[in-house]
Amino acid sequence: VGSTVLGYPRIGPRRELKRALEDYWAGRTSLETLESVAAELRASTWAELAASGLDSLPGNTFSYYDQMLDTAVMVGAVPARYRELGLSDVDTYFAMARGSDSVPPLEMTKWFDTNYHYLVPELGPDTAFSLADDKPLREYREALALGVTTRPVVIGPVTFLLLSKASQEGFAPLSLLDGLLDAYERLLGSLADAGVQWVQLDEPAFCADRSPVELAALSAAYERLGKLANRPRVLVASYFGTLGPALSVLAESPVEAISVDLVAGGLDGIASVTALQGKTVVAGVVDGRNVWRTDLASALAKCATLLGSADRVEVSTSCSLLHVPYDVEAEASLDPVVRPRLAFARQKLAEVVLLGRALREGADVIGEVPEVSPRPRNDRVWARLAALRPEHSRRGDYATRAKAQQERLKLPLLATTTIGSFPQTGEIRKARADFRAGRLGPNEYRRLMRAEIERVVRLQESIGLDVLVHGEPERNDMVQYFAELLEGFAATEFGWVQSYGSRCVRPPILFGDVARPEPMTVEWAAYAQSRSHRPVKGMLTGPTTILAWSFVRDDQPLGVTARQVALALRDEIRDLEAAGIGVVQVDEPALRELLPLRERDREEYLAWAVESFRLATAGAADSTQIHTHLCYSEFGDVISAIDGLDADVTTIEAARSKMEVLDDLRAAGFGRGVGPGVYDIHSPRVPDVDEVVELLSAAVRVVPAERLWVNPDCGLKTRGYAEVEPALRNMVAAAGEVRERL
Ligand code: THG
Ligand code: ZN
Repeated sequence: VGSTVLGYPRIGPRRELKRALEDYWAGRTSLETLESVAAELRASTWAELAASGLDSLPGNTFSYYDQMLDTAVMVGAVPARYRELGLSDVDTYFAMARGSDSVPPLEMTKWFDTNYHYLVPELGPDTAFSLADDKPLREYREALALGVTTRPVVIGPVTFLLLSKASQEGFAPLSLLDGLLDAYERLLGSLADAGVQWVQLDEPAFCADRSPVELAALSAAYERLGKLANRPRVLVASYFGTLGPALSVLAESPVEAISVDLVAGGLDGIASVTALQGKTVVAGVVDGRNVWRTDLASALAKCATLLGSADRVEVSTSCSLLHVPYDVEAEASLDPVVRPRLAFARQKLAEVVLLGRALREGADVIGEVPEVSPRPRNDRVWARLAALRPEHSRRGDYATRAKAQQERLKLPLLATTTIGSFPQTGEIRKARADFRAGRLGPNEYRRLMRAEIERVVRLQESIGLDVLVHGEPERNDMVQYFAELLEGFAATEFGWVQSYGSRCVRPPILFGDVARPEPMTVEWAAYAQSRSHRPVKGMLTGPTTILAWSFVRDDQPLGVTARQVALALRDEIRDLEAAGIGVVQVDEPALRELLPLRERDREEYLAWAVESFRLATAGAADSTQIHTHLCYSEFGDVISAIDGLDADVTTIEAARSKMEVLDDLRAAGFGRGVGPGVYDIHSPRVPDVDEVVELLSAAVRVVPAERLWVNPDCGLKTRGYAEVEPALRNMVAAAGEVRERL
């Protein structure tokens, strides 16, 4: 019996790494400064892990940007366009992560169903793997020199290939397995030579559905690595779900240990895998993805059950702690109802250690669990939920709505709009910060925000956009903003979680019944509408996205929580309508993100995700046009759910995929308004008129012009006006040209 965790946050308790990286990138500091901040962070992480009392500590959990990128560099998978820049190793690495003046970065995508994003390695027939970098070994030695023995954590070879993309069509990255295993063989040999006892190879890809060919690759990989004479003992880590058939594959391989996620998955089937008898099972019973204190008795019971099935049980987290903040103790002003329920990374270390002791010495060591006061209950919310009927989630038929909306809005063919946010200038951020800190009074704050809204409205009119937005200067983040105004959420001060590279989010904590004490967006939208005769779109974030980007209560099904959020949004839409707003956008960019990894769980998820959106929007009048916006994803898997949202207009990321999404939508029978993004806002490049004309000309062949909208790919808040203004002018000019020709 022992205790460990699968990984640890690395951005720093005060986001020290973020600052150091951004200073280095901006040329404000030297590489030496960045390296010394990084070394200090690693040292303090090791010291903290060692002091916690864990029996086995993860190593190589640090990264300058991303663990997939580290692995790509380690095995020499650096595409020629980055090598040819002639930069130093570290700057080549950052060029892959962030691009350079002449080359775009690697593609970035979601890490399974989390809000973390990894860089997607590009592999092709000419990829030649080698052991090009020894980061896992370097960090092992660095820790050892500080007196700390670690278990290097590396992405497993099969997951690495499955998450990579082919650099040319028709190529299968999995065909590179043999060459990749040569590199892993050398890695394991060099670790063994340095005295490393254990290595952790992460294979989370096997918590999703996998084909027989992929399972065979897993088997081949661990047969081969397992049989090496010169290697550390191997822990294959799985997380974010159950291993399913991959569990037997691993159990029958020569690896010494397997980790199972007992938070996302259950114990089902584990006992029947007799081949586990000779192995260590690392029991992920402490939730690595959420912030609640562990129910120690039930976690202990799971570990005890496993004792019968395995040679040895090690208590652990369900996944790396990368996905939770550092320390509850850092929070000075947390809601006292919430605080005693919380465990962040540091508190989870203590839970794992305590469970390890309890498993060895008996449940008594757990002692008295402090009482927590019951969650406050909002009876009004429950009464409303109980009174819901199917008709609350159904609008009238689309043809009738479309007619009523056209009579009201009188929009041209190929109507133009934006997704919602406009650039967040330094002055806007400063005004928000000053208001929060009390340096700016409410009246002065309102005056500054109104001035900004007025400016953005004037700009949009001068550009000639058809449906305007207020620009969202008052919002920090599209989820945090609403969480701060809704009952049932708590906010943290330092609860940052890495989203990608140096960028973090601070997810709100949804702990209680959700209710809306007062309107959240009406004042700003109504002010914008008062400044223009063109329609202004109200902007809301949908229930699924609010859940996906928060830490959510785990005492009731997500679908129930989603319905509570939906009711609050429904009331907001009613108030927007009453204030004269005729177009309301309810964003669901995270619809795809929460899609379960296993097919068998998807239907249930999509049912509540779609239902909660409809509950939020179906109170709207026929003449109110409901928009939604989706981004960050491949939509193939959720196309019919997008149709099910029943939005009048769906704006969707499409520029990077050259509008392929339109074919998918047509194939799914999608028959309402659609606005495929006509340019990529993630790059500073300004599209010229001709390229937008070309995209639109292709689009009108698939979507009738009355239903086709013209808009950028996503919100504009991360861009500057220097790009936004010419880009939107070109977009509007292109729409005009294509409209003329119709
Ligand atoms: N909000 C939330 N989650 C998200 C996004 C979001 N997940 C997916 C996607 N968008 C991730 N993208 C980003 C983009 C930028 C930043 C974070 C995630 C970012 N963060 C600031 C930083 O790290 O400096 C901090 C922001 C702040 O001060 O509040 O720039 O839009 N929830
Ligand atoms: Zn978007």
